[in-house]
Amino acid sequence: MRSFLIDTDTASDDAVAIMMALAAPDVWVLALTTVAGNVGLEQATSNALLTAEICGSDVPVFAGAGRPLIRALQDAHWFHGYDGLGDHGYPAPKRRHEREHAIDAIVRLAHAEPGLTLVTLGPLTNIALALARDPEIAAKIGRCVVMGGAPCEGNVTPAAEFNIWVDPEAARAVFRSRLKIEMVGWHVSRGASVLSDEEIAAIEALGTAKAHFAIQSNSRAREAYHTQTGEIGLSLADPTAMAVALDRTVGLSWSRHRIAIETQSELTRGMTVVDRLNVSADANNAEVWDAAAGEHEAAHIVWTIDSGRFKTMLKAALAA
Ligand SMILES: [Ca+2]
Repeated sequence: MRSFLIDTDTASDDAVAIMMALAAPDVWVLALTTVAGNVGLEQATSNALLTAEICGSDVPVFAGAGRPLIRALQDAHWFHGYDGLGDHGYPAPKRRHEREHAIDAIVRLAHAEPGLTLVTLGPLTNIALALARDPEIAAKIGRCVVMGGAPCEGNVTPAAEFNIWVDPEAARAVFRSRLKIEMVGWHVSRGASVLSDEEIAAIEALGTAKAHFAIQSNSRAREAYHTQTGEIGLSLADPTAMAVALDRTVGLSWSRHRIAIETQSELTRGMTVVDRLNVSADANNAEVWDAAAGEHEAAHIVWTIDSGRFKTMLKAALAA
């Protein structure tokens, strides 16, 4: 069994990603750790617990950071609804979150389960704080699959994707760490990865509680995505990252580059500046880059995914 730790600002697409992980037969989800992002921390934690409940899972849920490192939280209720789940009046979860803080849980589990896969579906605040608490965990974690970034175009500003934009200082700390990062940007959840109206109807026709919840809770996101991009259908960013975490071969084209996170400019705040031509390796540029970006490891970036396989995995997870 592979061990997963999922860090999430649980809104509607996080919920679907969590359902995929909990349904994977070869994956043991050690914990869900929550962070403020799409919604506030309390709501994210409640949504994580409710999602686990719908899956019949008693995975422990740990609450983490209630705001970005140095900025005020700007949530995404305009995209996911005020409750993050499309405002359908879902009941409160029956279970409560654990007493232990998410930061403590991340550090503890990284040591207890060396080689674990960390999947981040929200702002990187908890991960930055855990790395600050104990930098050794970077070497203990086998993979860190990050849903975040926009090497092409962003969804908050033209330069930036939400998870990175909300807490760019945390993202910078994480991308400068020795974590073995695999970045799944927002772009792979677009285009062919968008569920068409027919595909959405086919999922609803599965008739399971999970399928119903997955589609209904994303109703607001479906509308907002259309407003934002003109594309019709349901774009599920976090589930695409989860599909890559569950099966790396879902990512079709990968390359490895240094990535710097912009924190100073308001125009390009949270931009994932990808050294796609590896110009920083050139001695002429190294000094300039290092001064601006800091010395750090390269990350793996997935540029395209197998959208058909992603949808097959999604449907299988919601069918049971
Ligand atoms: Ca998320």
